[in-house]
Amino acid sequence: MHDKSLIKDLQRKALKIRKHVIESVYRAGSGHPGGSLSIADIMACLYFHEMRHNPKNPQWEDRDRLVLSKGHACPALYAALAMAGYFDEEELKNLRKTGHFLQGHPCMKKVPGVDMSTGSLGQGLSVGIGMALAGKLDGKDYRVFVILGDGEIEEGQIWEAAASASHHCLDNIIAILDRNSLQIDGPTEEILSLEPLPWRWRSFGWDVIEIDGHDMEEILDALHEADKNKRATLIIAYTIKGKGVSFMEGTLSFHGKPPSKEQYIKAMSELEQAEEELNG
Ligand SMILES: Cc1ncc(C[n+]2csc(CCOP(=O)(O)OP(=O)(O)O)c2C)c(N)n1
Repeated sequence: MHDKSLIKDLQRKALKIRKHVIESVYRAGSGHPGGSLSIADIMACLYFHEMRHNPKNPQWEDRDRLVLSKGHACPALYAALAMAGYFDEEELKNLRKTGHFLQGHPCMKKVPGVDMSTGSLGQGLSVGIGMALAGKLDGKDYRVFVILGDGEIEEGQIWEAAASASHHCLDNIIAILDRNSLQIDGPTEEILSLEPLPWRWRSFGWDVIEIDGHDMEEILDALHEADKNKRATLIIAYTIKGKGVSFMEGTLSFHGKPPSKEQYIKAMSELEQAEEELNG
């Protein structure tokens, strides 16, 4: 059991991330709300509790690293980074705008706090493994978190990376799979089935933890357990694409489409209502 005030605080942070996602994608007129909303709770737990990082020193050598391998979900990453203090929250309003640094996929050279440029799916786990291996070679105790999409892991490179993590005995890498069961073209199980997922990853030498990816207690417990594991860990977080906005939940249409003005107003009022309920 975790402290109730911590859980509430993280839930508030996740709601704020969701509001920023809707606001920034709406203002941009493009972007990926569905897969950003599904990772909001995970992002809140990572940036506001679990990760060792310092917004005043984004390049701190001993920081935990985060690779958002499903880079299209960067509106959630940008929101978390801004809220943590890496840059001004006002900048979120300039998502995807020419002349500004928050582009449609994250760039490590432009955005403070972004550890890896991503967007071309399938590559982030390999990069994360490189970082984890480098940490071992350098005698560092930082951890590497990699957030994967379930459509993304239909790509072959992911499985080569999975094999190399166990080959190199990397206990400092924690991958989190956003198992929202939808990719861009439809349900993952119809496009290229992934199940039985836990079994597949275990057979590659990983420890696997399965959780509800919207339950703060479960996310925190899983991260804690993963930290203690002596092998690479995959947390399969069962989530809902579009979580938190009724008409986006579980739908394909908001994978890569902004809300209309009416939809934006409805989405924001739903999230504000959820905030009021949380604050009692
Ligand atoms: C190599 C590559 N191929 C195709 C795309 C286009 N693309 C963007 S998002 C996406 C679907 C990803 O599905 P999933 O990983 O399940 O993401 P989520 O549903 O969580 O948003 C695709 C195919 C891409 N970004 N990179």
